[in-house]
Amino acid sequence: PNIFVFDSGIGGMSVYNEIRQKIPNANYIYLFDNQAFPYGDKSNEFLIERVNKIIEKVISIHSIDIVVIACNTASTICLPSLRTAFSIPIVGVVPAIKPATKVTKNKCIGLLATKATVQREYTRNLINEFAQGYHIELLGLSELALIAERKLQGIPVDMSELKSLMTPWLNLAVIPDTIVLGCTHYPFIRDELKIVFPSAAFIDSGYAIASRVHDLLKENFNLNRDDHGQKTVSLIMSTQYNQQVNKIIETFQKYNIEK
Ligand code: DGN
Repeated sequence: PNIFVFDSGIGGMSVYNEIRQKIPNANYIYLFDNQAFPYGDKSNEFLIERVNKIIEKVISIHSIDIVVIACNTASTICLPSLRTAFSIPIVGVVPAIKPATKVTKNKCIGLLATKATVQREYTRNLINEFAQGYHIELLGLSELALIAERKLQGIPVDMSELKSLMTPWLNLAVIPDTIVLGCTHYPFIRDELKIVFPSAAFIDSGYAIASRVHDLLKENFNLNRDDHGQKTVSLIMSTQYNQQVNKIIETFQKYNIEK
C-alpha cells in the first residue's frame, strides 16, 4: 500500500515511526507543510482549506491508499469535512484522552497540546465523552512544537525554559499523574518532559493510529511482515525550501528513512 503521512513539520514523524514499525512493507510519502508551520496559530478556515488542498494535490499526483493527518491541530478541525470531501480513507490524530483514563491513578489528567487543540470543540467532546469523573487540566502552548523542531535539528532543549512553560501545572495542588501528549511533536521531547514531571505517565496517540491504519489496510492488502520482503520506499516532500529542510532530511536519515 501507499501511505501518505503529513504534518506542519517533523511532528508527524513520531506517528510515521509507529506506522512503519507496524507496517514495514508499505510505501510511505511524508510531507511537512513547513511553509505554514506552525498550524497551532492558524485560523480554522485557513487550516481546512490548506489541508484540503494538500490532500487533493498529493492524491492527484501519487496513487495513495490511505491518508494520515499526523497532526492534532489539523485533525481536530478538518476531519469531518475531509471525510465528506474525499472517498479514500483518512485517519487523523486526536488527543489520547480515553487511554489516559485507563492509566491515571489520581484521576487528574493533563492535556498538553497547541493552543488551538485545547480550545477545540472536538477536544471538549472527547473529554465529555470519555473522561466523565476525571479532572482534566488543559495547557495550550505555542512554543513546545518549535522546541521539538529545534531539538531534532540538533539544538538542545533549554530545561529552564521548559520548566517555566510548565509552571501552571507545577503550581497546582494536584499535579496530573498522566499527561496526554496532544501534539505529534511532543513525543520527541518526552525525555525532557519526564525530567519536569518525573512521576507522570506520558501517553501519545502513535500506537493507536498505527493500529487503526493497519486495520483499515488489511482488508485490501497482505500486510504480513514476512510476505515478500518488499523494501520501504519513502518520499519526503516539503512545501517550502529553506535551510531547515536539509536538516530535517538528515533527521529522517537518522531514522533510516530513504530520501
Ligand atoms: N504537530 C501538530 C499537532 O499535532 O498539533 C502541530 C504543530 C504545530 O504546527 N504547531
